[in-house]
Amino acid sequence: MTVPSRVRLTMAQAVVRFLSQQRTARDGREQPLIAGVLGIFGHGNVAGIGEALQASRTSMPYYLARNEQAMVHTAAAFAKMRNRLSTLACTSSIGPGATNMLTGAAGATINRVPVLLLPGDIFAGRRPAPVLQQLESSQSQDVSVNDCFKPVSRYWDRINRPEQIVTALPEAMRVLTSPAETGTVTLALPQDVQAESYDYPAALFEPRIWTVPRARADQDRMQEAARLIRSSSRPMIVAGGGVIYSEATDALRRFAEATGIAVGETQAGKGALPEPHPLTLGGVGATGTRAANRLARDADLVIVIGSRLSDFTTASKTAFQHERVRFIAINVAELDAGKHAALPLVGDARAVLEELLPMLAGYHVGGEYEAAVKAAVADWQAEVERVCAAGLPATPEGRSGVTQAQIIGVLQEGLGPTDVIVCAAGSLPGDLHKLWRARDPKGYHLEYGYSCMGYEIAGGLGVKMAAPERRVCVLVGDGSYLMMAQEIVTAVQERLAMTIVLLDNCGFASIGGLSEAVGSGGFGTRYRYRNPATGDLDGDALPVDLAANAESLGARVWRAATLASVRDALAEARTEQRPSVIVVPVEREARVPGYDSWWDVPVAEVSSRSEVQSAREAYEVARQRERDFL
Ligand SMILES: Cc1ncc(C[n+]2csc(CCOP(=O)(O)OP(=O)(O)O)c2C)c(N)n1
Ligand SMILES: [Mg+2]
Repeated sequence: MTVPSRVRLTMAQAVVRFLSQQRTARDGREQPLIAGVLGIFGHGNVAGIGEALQASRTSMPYYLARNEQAMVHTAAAFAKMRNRLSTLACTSSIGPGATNMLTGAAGATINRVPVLLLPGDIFAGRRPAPVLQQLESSQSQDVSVNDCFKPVSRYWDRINRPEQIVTALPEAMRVLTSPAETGTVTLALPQDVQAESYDYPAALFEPRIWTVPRARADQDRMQEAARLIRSSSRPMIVAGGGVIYSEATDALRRFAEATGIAVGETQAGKGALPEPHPLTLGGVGATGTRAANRLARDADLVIVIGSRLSDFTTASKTAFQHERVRFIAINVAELDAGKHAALPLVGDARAVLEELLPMLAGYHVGGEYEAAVKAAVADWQAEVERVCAAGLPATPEGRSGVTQAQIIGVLQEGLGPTDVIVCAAGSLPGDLHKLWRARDPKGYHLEYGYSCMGYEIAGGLGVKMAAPERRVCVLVGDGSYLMMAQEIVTAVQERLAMTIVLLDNCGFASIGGLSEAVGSGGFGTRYRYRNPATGDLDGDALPVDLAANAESLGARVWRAATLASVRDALAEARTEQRPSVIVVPVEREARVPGYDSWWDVPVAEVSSRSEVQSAREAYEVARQRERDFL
């Protein structure tokens, strides 16, 4: 009997060495599963993972981030840009460094993108307990702040003995590379165990390729789907992020062209059928286009591909009003495939579309439907042009007159088809979902599962790291910028260029507008001095200089108050080798309208304010359109 060879390493060294050997493969194309490690060191990881990363820095690059939450956003954006086939790991210290990652962890899991988190943890040996930053529990010593990661992780483990990684690491990789299960994977690494050595089996460090499968759906269900499509008269496709992750965009185009079925897109799915295309209806749902929302309203069959069907996509279950509407859902995850009582086609978007199309030979939508789609698309194009052209008159009190929609129009002209726009929270995502024409499947990067303020710049960094050949343009509101701008410094450090367009409307246009809609008049959403006369935040503008702030972080900065100066800055920023920030004051109240849609935000049932009372009345009427799909 031969004795398997062993290698003596610390647990941390073994983790890093193992990660450097993992690759993914799909359609015969390979890439590293873990392309690098982002981190911030503290006493909980500097001697373990820190030492291991230093030793392995040629095989596993290390990037120093500025905030742990941000580094998880960076990793998630990287993974999203790489269609979930490659990601970055994140190492943190124990305590606050670890819990700072919670928000990013939730975001990645909700968006179904893989990230690997390696928070340090308190001593497994417990001898010096309680250590600095330790959460103590009177019930159990088997609890640390890292237990908070359990609900937001798809796989969670704590490595209390060095040999546990021999089974934990392969399981972690399985989840990261599973199209149905992927999300945040957390391996909590106690500080003492990281530094402990063990004779690991050498086989653990052999190169491994994780094949990402293209699962095929059940044949009986496929037949049933073909029957449903053939008997529909007003079908519609809702394309989600799964279409893009599966690289099914060509298959979708062939499917749509052969059948004549028009395509609405979710936030994650925008670009699934790149524009211009006569069957692209644009965004669907609460922030959808008039074209998509009218088609959705009357659809008798909705073919959902790779979507979670969130309330934004379904307009809180009011988007589909046909009395007998049915759903077919193509999805790798059973959870999603079964939503809305859909006929579930559990499988990979591309594989299923390719198999379904021949089963529909000879089928095509009718002439009336075609004419309706054509008219809706033309009507919508005209509306986009109208909205993007409409400015407001500038006033002597310093109003810029520039609207957010105009800036979107300028960016649409100024950016190339394969440039990537990145956004996450505020009023921009909705406006972009309506107005942006995505000309490339990877050109529209919206984090709208968690819509996390602060994702934008950190995410832009991840996109740039994943696709250095592309120009990255981050769109960010002043609120989001103030929450998390510090990764500009990381971009400076790594000499990564990106153009950040910062739209300053002195607070929250989005939630301010929502507050107006629920009868609260924008209460508490303005970045203005507290006014002694009213006691509210409706005093003078604050003396905050966001441009100076960005400049101080090392970015090249333009203050652009007119459309012409935004155009010029955009052109100049194209050749910059470092992060660029174009600060544009925009009108808070110049909002892009909603188009035949709604979002369920419950209004106070009792209130002394008459505005709230009437908003409640309108809410109760609107809610009646909400449907159960059983
Ligand atoms: C981390 C986080 N906190 C709070 C929210 C709720 N929220 C959504 S949009 C928004 C305001 C965003 O302000 P800004 O970035 O200036 O964009 P604007 O609304 O002005 O377009 C808030 C507070 C959120 N999405 N994320
Ligand atoms: Mg704002």
